[in-house]
Amino acid sequence: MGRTVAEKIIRTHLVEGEMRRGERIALRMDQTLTQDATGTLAYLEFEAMGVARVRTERSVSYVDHNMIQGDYRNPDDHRYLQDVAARHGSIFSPPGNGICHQLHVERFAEPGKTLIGSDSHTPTSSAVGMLAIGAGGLDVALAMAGEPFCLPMPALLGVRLVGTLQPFVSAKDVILEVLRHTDVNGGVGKIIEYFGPGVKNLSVPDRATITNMGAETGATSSVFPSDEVTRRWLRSQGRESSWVELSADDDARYDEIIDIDLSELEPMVAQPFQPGKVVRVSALEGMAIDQVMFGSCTNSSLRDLLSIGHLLDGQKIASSVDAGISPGSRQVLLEATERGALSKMIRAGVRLLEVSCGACIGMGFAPPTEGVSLRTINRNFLGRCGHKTGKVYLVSPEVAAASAVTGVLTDPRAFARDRGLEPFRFSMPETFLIDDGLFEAPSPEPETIVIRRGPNIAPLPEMKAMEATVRGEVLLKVGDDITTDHIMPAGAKILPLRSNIPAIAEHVFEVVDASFPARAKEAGSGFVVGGANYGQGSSREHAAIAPRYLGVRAVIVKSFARIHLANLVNFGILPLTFVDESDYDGIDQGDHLSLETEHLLAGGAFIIRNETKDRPIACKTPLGQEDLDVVKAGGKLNYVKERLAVPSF
Ligand code: MIC
Ligand code: SF4
Repeated sequence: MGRTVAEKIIRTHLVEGEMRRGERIALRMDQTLTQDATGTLAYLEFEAMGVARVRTERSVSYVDHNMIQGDYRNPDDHRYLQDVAARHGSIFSPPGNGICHQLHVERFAEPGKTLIGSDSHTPTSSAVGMLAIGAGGLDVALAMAGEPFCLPMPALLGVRLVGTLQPFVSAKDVILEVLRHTDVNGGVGKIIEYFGPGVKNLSVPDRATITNMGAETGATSSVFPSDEVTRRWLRSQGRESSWVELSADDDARYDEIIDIDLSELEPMVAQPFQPGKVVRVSALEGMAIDQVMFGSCTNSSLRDLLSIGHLLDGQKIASSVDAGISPGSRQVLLEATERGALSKMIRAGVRLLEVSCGACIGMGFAPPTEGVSLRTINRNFLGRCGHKTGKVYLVSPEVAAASAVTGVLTDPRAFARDRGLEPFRFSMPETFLIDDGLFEAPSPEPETIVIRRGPNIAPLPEMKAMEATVRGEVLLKVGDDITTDHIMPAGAKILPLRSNIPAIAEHVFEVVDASFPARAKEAGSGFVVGGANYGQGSSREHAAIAPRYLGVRAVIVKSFARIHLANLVNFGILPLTFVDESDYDGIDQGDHLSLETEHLLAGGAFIIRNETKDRPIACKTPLGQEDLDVVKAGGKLNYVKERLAVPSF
């Protein structure tokens, strides 16, 4: 039987297991990436494993998230990451070099290879036909230590593309259309693979926008074939030698297929507070806006900046709108400057923000109270832009640019028609302005590197093994689609605490119930109850470690998002689902529950007692035996430490 691109890459990296849907497989990881907001913990965990040098083909440590250096904390973290990379064998990308995903696609992504990254948008690199997967920091640290990455063999969701995008409709509209089909959980347990005659009409930056935001469907990864378009991209990045051709066989089998005719797509918009709340721009046209943010790892390629420059040429940003841009990388910024796109934006009145994630993660540039913010980013979760009343709408660079000028949500096709604008066409440069000067290679004399740790870098808290009886109160009951931005918010105030678990734990569930940390600490041990798709969004393992630190022992929900489920296991929180979902209604916040650990079985149902209501609740765990053993041991670090230890220098 024929194979898809993803299956071909999985087959060549399979270390354990059979490629049968849902069966546990272990994959060799060729490359890793980390970013500073998750990287400090990932490297602390790597250090705790006692492995002297990374055992991958390539590991890159990027600094792109925590860029507001309001005090010593973020710069201390950056310096720690610089030292630890030099000592342990990773390439270091300092602040100012660019956003990890944009840079990885430019400089390191390779067709046919595997990549695991401590950021949920790591699949961006799958735009060149690699299998790139987002994961928690501990799983990335293990991959750096040479361990394979384990996951259930995903199902394959094929997206057949035909046609060509019409002027002023772009790749963001494609992925928003996919999200209209899948919503925010339709990709869970699946790899999305793009095929069909329309694929060749999308450039690598277009593909990267699509694979990037595939994360919002819950998918494990989103993959494009490696074709002549890929080869052209690699050539213009001076890396043609890493090109291999990779496409699905004609008789490859997908578990389900979505058909999209690119020629028929229209500009789309995702409404607050979920990337799956997608409608056509025409449905909301004329809505007044307060802010426009261009950038993020979804839409800050050279192609996007040139398109924005094209629309803003000779225009003025509306006086009611505050507009800013964060270019995706130094290469993009230099190219956009050389080609005049930047000056078109600046003349129009756009603020130049830093080359970083920036406002995407609430690092400055928040909207006003109740403000409507149009952003080219990938997530619009409650509170993510800096506060709860801001309303973020996710759009393409073209919709953002046209609306910034008119001050209301605008269809860029009508905007261009009214102004007699020619369609924008992106021609790939023969060679980009390649300058790897800021990347730092690992030290040739690692034993001489002294790792500097600032006072904010606290040791990882110890996790105890699970008790025979787990007893406690339901500390919080929440609904469906709870994101890691609800559980462990980000933003300029909280992000500097990423390397200090006791300090960051004070903010757990802040946007839902600010009394949570105090109540959890007082109770000493407890449960969280939730609905479907619990933990969607980011890869931040802080959303597991910090609740665990506060005493959360188990989470009982209708279903889990993939990365958060793995993070719960890694830090010893027992993930449970209801056998009968209607039992969700029979538990209230404040109820006291108990469970006997000896009754826990992989795959089997067992009973938890609701002591307050004196009734049983049938639950099961989505885990296999090994993961269950990890939870019982108090987390993966305890579980694997012994097995991995090798003398460090
Ligand atoms: C995000 O976009 O939510 C982040 C910030 O990049 C996270 C990682 C983090 O929380 O540090 C992600 O996507 O995994
Ligand atoms: Fe950075 Fe935003 Fe991309 Fe996350 S989604 S990596 S915060 S740009």
